[in-house]
Amino acid sequence: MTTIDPKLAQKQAAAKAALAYIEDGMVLGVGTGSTVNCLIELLPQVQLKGAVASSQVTEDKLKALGIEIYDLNSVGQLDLYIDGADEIDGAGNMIKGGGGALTREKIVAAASSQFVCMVDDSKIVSQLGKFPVAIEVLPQARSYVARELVKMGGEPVYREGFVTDYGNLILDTYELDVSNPAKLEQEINNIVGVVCNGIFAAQSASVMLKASDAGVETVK
Ligand code: ABF
Repeated sequence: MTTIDPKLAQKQAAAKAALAYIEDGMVLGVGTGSTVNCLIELLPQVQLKGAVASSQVTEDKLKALGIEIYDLNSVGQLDLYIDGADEIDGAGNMIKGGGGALTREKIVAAASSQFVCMVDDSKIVSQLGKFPVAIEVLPQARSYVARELVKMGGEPVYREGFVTDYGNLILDTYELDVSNPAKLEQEINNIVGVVCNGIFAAQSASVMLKASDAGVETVK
């Protein structure tokens, strides 16, 4: 049975708007997820030198289109990273990682001068935190990190049967107070055994492309 994504048209509109940020000859940082998949379908319309992928899934899709894949270590600073989000607030802080690719996404975002985030209207929130914060942990540290998250008021849930591209585990953590995203991002990173967390405040979006049924609004 095929399920129809009710936000597909908005995702496609946001992806189309994102094309305007891509310049000929660029090596583009490409995110992960269903919104990014709409962008990938459009990439044959632009003249990329190549791409740095934020996940194996994205890498496979880009390769299938004949787009050259670069290792991030071989290209230096990227001009542009385009990705989606699970939640985004008015300041461009995001929760990402529902797809489990948060670490690679954050690395490519950190190495990019501009982050263009494409979202449909279901992702826009006044305060982050309803969507669980995905936390990538080293396998041996899973229980320890979970106990530390409970002390912070969180309710971590082990994402069973899922292993990240780096061979690590994910704790989807509910009930955290994300009223200060930058502070919480750092506090979680300080727990020994945490590889990365899904709060993107240090790597917030420079440009938000917010799609609704009325069109796409650009917020900088
Ligand atoms: C990725 O895309 C993730 O960080 C985030 O979880 C997801 C959003 O996915 P979708 O576009 O499918 O809603 O970048």
